[in-house]
Amino acid sequence: MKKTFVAIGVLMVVVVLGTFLACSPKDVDPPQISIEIRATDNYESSIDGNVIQGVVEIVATVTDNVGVDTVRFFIGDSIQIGTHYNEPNDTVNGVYVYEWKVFELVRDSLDIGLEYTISAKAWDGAGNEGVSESQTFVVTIDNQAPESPYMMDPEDDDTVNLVSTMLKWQGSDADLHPIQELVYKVYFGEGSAGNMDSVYSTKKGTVPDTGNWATPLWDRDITYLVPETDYYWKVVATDPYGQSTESETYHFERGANGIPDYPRASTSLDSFGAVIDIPEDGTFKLTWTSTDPNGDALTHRVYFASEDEVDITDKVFVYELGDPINPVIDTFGRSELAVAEYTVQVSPGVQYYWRPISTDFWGATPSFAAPEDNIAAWSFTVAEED
Ligand SMILES: [Ca+2]
Ligand SMILES: [Ca+2]
Ligand SMILES: [Ca+2]
Repeated sequence: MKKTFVAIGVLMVVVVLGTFLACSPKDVDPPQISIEIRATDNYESSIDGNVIQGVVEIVATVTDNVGVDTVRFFIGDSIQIGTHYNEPNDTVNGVYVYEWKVFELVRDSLDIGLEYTISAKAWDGAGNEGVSESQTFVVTIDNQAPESPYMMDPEDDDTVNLVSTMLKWQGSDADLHPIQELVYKVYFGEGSAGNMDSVYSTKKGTVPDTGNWATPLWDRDITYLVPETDYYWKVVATDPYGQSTESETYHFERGANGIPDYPRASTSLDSFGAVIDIPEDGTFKLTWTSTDPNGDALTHRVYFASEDEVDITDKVFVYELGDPINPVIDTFGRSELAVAEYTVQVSPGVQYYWRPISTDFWGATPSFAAPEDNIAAWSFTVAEED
């Protein structure tokens, strides 16, 4: 009897174990996963057949005989997009959703019309992998041409009284998702609107954004604005998709040339009677400041004479002091000083008369031919020797 009980006991253990194993077979069934794409209410989201733009959603529906552990989304064969999911993030519908910002794929014109193949994969707790069918989409964008550049400065038909000016404009583009870089091309010329050349090109990464170009950057021999001359300019804005919009053509004129101001001595030597100490080396540097209302480049003549060389009556006028001495040849080929200083020889106890005269790039100089415009010379005296 004992043996019989042992045999039955062993049998029962085998049956129970076998039943247990039969009720818990290893999970070998992968999750079933399918994807679809749907539009959102985000900016410019649209789906037209397989052509998509803006922000769309990839929706994965997943089932498994035991339970879903992980879901991931992919572009191409292996590039994972977004995070992984352990639970449906659309709890209402029990599905997994990846928000796909396809506009971020469309960064420049080369990206328009590119195809992207997407898929999703799901794993169950036993590591079985389910793969969805792939779907291929063409990413596009609704592109609008840039706005006509807003011309800021100088205003149309303005008169510019300076040797140079800065052209300023502002460009913008209605497409902001993503923000598009604009290329500005500046056209500039003198005389007539038909005489404009492309003088500058720049790329701006943010819009709206201002651009500028300074006329001294003009690539030609004389970059100065010429008095009483008309100038024309316009700006063409081009977005990354090659769509361009031109500004209006603006005009400005450089006004009549203004003559340089009368120079001022840098010391008190622009009055009569100043007395200076005897210089050790017998020389004295005359310095003066000079300005032009238009900012034109200036050259200078300096007139200088000792008391023995001039006929002093009531006043001494520069035109009586003779030609400039020791002229230098300036960069424009004129025999005038390019710097506002000049060194002279002086002797103790002697009074000297001097006066600088400045001339602008266009030859304008303060008049001293007419008596009412005469400029009194300045004077200084070197101290007597002890
Ligand atoms: Ca399974
Ligand atoms: Ca655009
Ligand atoms: Ca001037």
